[in-house]
Amino acid sequence: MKVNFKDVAGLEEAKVEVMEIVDFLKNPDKYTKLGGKIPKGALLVGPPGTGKTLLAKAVAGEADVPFFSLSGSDFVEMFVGVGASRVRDLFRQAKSKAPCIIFIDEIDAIGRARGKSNSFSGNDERENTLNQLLTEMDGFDTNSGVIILAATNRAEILDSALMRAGRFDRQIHLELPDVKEREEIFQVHTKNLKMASSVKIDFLAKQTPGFSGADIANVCNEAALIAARNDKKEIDKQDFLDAVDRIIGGLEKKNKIISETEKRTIAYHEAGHATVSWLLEYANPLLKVTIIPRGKALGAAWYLPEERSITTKEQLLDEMCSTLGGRASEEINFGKVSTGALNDLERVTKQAIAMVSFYGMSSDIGNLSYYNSTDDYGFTKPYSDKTAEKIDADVKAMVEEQYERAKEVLRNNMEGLTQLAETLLEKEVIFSDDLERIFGKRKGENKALDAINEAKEQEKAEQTADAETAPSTDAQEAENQNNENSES
Ligand code: NHX
Ligand code: ZN
Repeated sequence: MKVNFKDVAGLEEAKVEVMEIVDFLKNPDKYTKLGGKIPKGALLVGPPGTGKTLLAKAVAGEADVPFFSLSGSDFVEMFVGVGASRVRDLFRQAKSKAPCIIFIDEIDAIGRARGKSNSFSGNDERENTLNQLLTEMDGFDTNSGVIILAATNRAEILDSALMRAGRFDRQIHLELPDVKEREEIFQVHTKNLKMASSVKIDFLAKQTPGFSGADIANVCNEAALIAARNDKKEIDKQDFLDAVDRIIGGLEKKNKIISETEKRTIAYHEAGHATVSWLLEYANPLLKVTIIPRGKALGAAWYLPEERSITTKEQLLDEMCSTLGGRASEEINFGKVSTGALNDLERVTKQAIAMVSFYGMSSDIGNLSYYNSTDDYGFTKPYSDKTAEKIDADVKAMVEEQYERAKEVLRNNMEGLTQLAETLLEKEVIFSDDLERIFGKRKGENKALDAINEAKEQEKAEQTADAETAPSTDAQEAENQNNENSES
C-alpha cells in the first residue's frame, strides 16, 4: 500500500528533513548538474514506535519510487553466507529498479560496533553481513538513484564504519510525540472509530504523555474492543481511559485471590505512596490509587507525569521519596516490611545510581559524570576502586535519607494515611478528589496538575449541563468516570 506524508501524523521536523531525500529522488539532475554528490544513505534514529518505517515508506510514496525492505533481525541466527548473499541480492534488485529506496529496519542487529560486547561470541556471520553491506554501499555509484534508509533505536552503538562519509552520513532524529502531535495521531487512528461525543481528542492527548504513535494506535484499537465487549453502540471516554490503563499496566486481574492481611498490606503500601507524593511539592501529581491487581502489580499509585525536558534534583528526590513511601508505610504501620517493594526499590536504586554517577548530584562525587555515551571503555571502569566505594556509599546514603524522610512525612500524617488506607480497602480505587478531601489542596506549581484540575472543571461543567437535560443516572455515571488514568 502506498504511503504519503499526509498519512504520517506528527513528525513535522523529520518530514522536513526527509523532504530533501524525496527531492534527490525526484530531481537528481538539479543536484548533480552543479557537481554535487547525492547522499547514499540516511539513518532514522528514534525510540520504538515513533514511525521510522512509516516515514521511510512515505519517502518512497512521495517520490513515487519502489520500496525494498529488509530487517536486521532477519539476520540473527542465520546460516553461514546467507546474510551476505541476501544483501547482495537486494542491492542487485534495487539497482535494476532505480530510482528507489532500500529500507533496512533494525540495522543495529547487523551494524552493532564490531569488537564490542559480543566480541567473544564469535559472531562472524553478522560481521560478514555488515561487511557485505559496506561493500555494496561503497560499490555503487553515488548518483545511481538508490538511496538507503536505515532505522535504529540507538545510533551510538552502531559501528562507526557505517556512519562514514558516503555511507549513512546523515541522521534524522525522530522523537516521541508531544501533546499536540499526539492529538494529531489520535485524530488519524480514531478516524474510522464509532465514538461518543463525550470523547475529546485533546483530553486523550493530555492523558498519554510518553506514548509513541504505535502505543496510541494500540489505545484506539483496545478502546474499540473494550466497548464492543460491553456491547456498546459507540466508544466512550471511559473505554479510552480503560484502554490507556491496560496498555500501561496490563490486564486487570479481578479474580486473583488475596488474603485479608495481604490486602491490608497492599492498601497501606499504596496509601503510603499516595500520602508522600501528595505532600511533597515536586512529586508527580497523583491521579488515582488502586488495590485491584493488574499486570504484575497487586496495587498501584497512578501519576500523570509532567512533560518536561529536564528534571531538577528536587523533583528527582521528591519522586524517590514517594516511591519509598510504600515500604515506609508498611514499616510504620505493621512493624514489618514485605517483598512487595521489589519494583519500587529497583527503580529507586537505579535512579540514585544515575544521580550520583551520571548527573553529578551528590556532594561527595561532585560534578563528575561516569556516563558513557560511546560505550567504548570495554571492561575497565573509568574510576578507581576508591571512587567506586564512594559511589556506593553516596547511593546508599541518598536512598536512606529519602526513606527516613518518607517515614517522617507519614508519621506526621498518620491520621490521613489511615483514613486513606481504610477508604482504599473499602472502595478499592480512589481518586485525587479523595486525597484532596483528606489532605487539602496540593501545593506547588505543576503543569500536569493544572491539566488534571482543568479536566475536572470541564467535566463538572458538562455534568451540570447534562443534569439539566438528561436523567440523573448519566450524571452519576460520569461522576464515577471522573478523571481516571495513567502511569504507575
Ligand atoms: C510477587 N507481586 O511477586 C507478588 C505477586 C505492596 C504488593 N510475589 O509497589 O505488586 O510482590 O506500589 C512492574 C510493576 C514485580 C513490575 C510492578 C514486578 C511489582 C507494587 C512485585 C505492591 N505498588 N509487587 C507496588 C507489587 C509483588 C512486582 C513489577 C511490579 C505490593 C507492589 C509485586
Ligand atoms: Zn509500591
